[in-house]
Amino acid sequence: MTTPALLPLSGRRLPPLNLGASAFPHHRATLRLSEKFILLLILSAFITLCFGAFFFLPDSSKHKRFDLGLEDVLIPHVDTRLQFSPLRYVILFKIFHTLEFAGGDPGKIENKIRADHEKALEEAKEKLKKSRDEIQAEIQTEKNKVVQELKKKDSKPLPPVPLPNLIGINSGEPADPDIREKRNKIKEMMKHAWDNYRQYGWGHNELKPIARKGHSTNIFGNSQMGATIVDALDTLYIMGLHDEFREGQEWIDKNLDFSVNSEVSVFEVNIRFIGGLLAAYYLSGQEVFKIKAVQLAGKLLPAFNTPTGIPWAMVNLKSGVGRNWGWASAGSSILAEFGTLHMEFVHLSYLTGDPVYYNKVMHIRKLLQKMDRPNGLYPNYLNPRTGRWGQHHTSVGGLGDSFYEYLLKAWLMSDKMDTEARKMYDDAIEAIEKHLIRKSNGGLTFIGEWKNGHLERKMGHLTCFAGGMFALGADGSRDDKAGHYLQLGAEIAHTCHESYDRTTLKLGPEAFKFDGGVEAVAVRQNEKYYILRPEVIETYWYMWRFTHDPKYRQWGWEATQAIDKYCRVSGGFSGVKDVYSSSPTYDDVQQSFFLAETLKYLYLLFSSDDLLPLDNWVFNTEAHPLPVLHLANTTLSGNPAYR
Ligand code: DMJ
Repeated sequence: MTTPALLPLSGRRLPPLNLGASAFPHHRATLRLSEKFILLLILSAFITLCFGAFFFLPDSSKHKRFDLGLEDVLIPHVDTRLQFSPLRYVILFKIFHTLEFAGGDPGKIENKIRADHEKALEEAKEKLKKSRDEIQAEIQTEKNKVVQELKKKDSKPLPPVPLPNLIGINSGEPADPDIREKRNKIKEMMKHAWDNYRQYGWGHNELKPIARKGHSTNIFGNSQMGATIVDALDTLYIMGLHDEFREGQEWIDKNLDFSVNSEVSVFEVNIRFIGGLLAAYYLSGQEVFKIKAVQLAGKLLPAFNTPTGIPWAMVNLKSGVGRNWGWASAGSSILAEFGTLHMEFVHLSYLTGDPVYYNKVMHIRKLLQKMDRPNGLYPNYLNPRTGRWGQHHTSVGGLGDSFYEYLLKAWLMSDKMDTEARKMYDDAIEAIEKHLIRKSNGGLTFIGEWKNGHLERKMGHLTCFAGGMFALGADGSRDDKAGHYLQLGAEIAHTCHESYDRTTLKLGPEAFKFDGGVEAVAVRQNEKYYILRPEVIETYWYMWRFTHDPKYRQWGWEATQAIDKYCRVSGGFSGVKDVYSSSPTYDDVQQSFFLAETLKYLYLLFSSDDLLPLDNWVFNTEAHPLPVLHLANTTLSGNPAYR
């Protein structure tokens, strides 16, 4: 296609094109007719190319590599017919700009170029008259303007969406006075942990309760992002500690800033910060939490810029540069890290109407589905450059754990509509049962680890969460094996309780063996520590909700007393280095997950079931409750965000 208006069809002689003689006195650029003709030909070819590209290039919005078909259900406010294609926009803009510029009188073109040059020259002359300080001040003002603009853009209000059913977010007061008293004790422990963090570690990520100062680990980079505040918010809320909740909210509103030059763990930031902020938003309805969650998610997105779309483990929040942990199988990403984003990312798409988050996690899922799995098991390592598995190590504990948890929870969170996730969970659990779950000589069911074709008969404290997961997934299991999975959950709870009961402090070690006459006991010195982890108590709570067997409250109370006796110090709570020693030393860290998870699960264990009922809420892996998206029951068509 040609654009006749641009060709000298009439043979009209164009006046010589002067490219700003005053600016270039030695290069009087008077073009001859043949040169002008060539110039116009090039211009017309460019426009033809642009039109061709506009009509024949595929629309990038149709280039979604995968389509689960759940988008309409989970993100009802994304109208695919109206989806914006940046490529089309850029091409259109170029065409119109060129037409506007070249389609007019060449004399006008000449004048415009001259005027532009003169203006630039004037500005340069003005600048040269100014002192160095004046110029610097001007640069600073410009910089400030840009920062202000960016801030304004960042805090744009988000489109309203109908809130899901937020049932049972208060009270849960138990009728039994003895249970009430225990619950109050747990609340008091929360207050002790919070008050000391407030006093000695405020704004830091965590607290050193003995040194009485702030603490941080490399998962948060060198940032001071108040991890404990964000992680603790929802626990404070459900415990009715509203003044403390407001203090946290105020700090977040005024100080939580993600434009920091800090390299953080994508997984940890997702589960603790995004999960924590989203839960705080749903519970309290305070917009600030939603806005911060969305801002932070934007900072994590560059981590997905890898050849496969499997994210890096770490990302620099400022530069967006990502990389993997040096120790992870030849530069691999880790299953439990890139596989534990789904819940939060689906909620982000739901709340913003932007499918970008949903597409990222669905891409990961589809890629995993296409891969061969040795013995049906998912190895813990996957190379984000090649898309190949790293070392064949499979675990339901560290490095693998929450990937399986999120398959099940994706199904639950979608009101059981995401049957693809349920199938992946069922397949994975069947392979795990076949290859990793065994009974010890003493009759304890345990989950071992698969390392290059060999079963290591060792179970981690982290693995103990699986008891709760099996119970949670019992309903809806394949071949109606609900009874079987509930029983499996009970057996894992029992084994993990034994790992606590066989220690001096009645607190569980980091890892325990079932080998050479040893049962549920740590063997190596560096596996004897307890760092205030929640997984065993988490399983007690799920088992309690599904069975109401009083032994789970009994076991939970034993753990509460042990924590209060051996981990409590005047400056908060600390982990201990050896649970088999009667005079343990402290590790001097009050982990943020102690407030987010351990104390929350204990509190729920001693609350009535109407507090955060499991039909309406799904807990992320950091114990942050996110509502089930009962989209079928909401009045979507009436909401302006959808039109
Ligand atoms: C928590 O941060 C999360 O539960 C995570 O999934 C693994 N473990 C820690 C606490 O032990």
